[in-house]
Amino acid sequence: MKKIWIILTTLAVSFIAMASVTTVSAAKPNYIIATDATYPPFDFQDSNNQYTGIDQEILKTIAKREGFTYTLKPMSFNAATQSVTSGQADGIIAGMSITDERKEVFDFGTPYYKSGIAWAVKKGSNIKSLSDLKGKTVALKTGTAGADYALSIQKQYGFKVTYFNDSDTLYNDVVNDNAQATFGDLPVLQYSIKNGTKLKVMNAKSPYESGWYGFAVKKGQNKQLLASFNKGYAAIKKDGTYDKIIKKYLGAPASDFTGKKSDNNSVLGILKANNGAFMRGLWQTLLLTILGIILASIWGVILGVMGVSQNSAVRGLSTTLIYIFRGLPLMVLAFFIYIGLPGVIGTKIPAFTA
Ligand code: ASN
Repeated sequence: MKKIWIILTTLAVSFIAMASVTTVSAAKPNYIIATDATYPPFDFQDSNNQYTGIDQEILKTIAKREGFTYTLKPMSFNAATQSVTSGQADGIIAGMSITDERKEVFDFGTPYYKSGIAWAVKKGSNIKSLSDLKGKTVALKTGTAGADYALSIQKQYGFKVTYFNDSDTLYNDVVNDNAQATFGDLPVLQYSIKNGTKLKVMNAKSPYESGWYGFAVKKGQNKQLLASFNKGYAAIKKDGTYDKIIKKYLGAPASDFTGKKSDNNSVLGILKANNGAFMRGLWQTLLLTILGIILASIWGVILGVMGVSQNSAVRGLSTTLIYIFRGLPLMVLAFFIYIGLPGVIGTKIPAFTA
């Protein structure tokens, strides 16, 4: 019995040590900023796999001026907003429209770019008006203002909807005739069309719900970050840096900024283009596996020893624990720890620890 307690205490102490290491690193003045992985000209990877675009240059310039650092987390727009609301990320810059609904959950910085919602069809399509969408399929991007707008008129025009997480796949779905139209942000659609996507915007002169993009943090939190963003933004607006950034992306010949070349879609090409992320993922998986095997062995031995104990309470505890973990889908548990728990305890839990 004594030995079991020693092992249990050692285990508990090492977990606490691990947790405190995590807390210390989370307390560094380095913000985690979520962004949309593919949203040119605002957020996208250049040919060197570096994140670039209007949002990224604004953020980088402001961070330098205001003296903060950040770790960028590119993901789908929907995941990006969720990572901010769950406290996993501190802020989001992702061509994100400021809407009344979002203001309930986010605090927005100074609006930085005027946008609006447009609808588009495949070039040469015989769809001429919204009424022609009856019975047709409209491709939407999950969690976006464009999707919300389309849903608000769906009944009136009688179309079906299908969802995607990223803009590229979504546009391709329309180009490939799987869907007949899409609703999204006008500047993003126009940029994509300028770069060769075979779509046609139907209401370029009169976009719906026109409004502004804003940098956002979770409501009531990261006030310092928001204040720094606003201060830096005012400065780059004043000294002309902002105008330069906009001109660089929207005034330059389109072919200069097509982002990653999409002509290499082979498995090998995709692996090569994402080499860094792939190797990092592989390494993390390997580490997790080894650590998992070690910790699981220790834990298993403890439960096993407890299971043959003379004491029926200890035996019962072992059986109960085994049943609980056997019945729990571990992926759900990991998501719960990573996404759900930070909201309850108020501290970020890094993916690795989760
Ligand atoms: N413009 C979209 C929205 O505000 C965001 C995005 O797709 N990156 O909902």
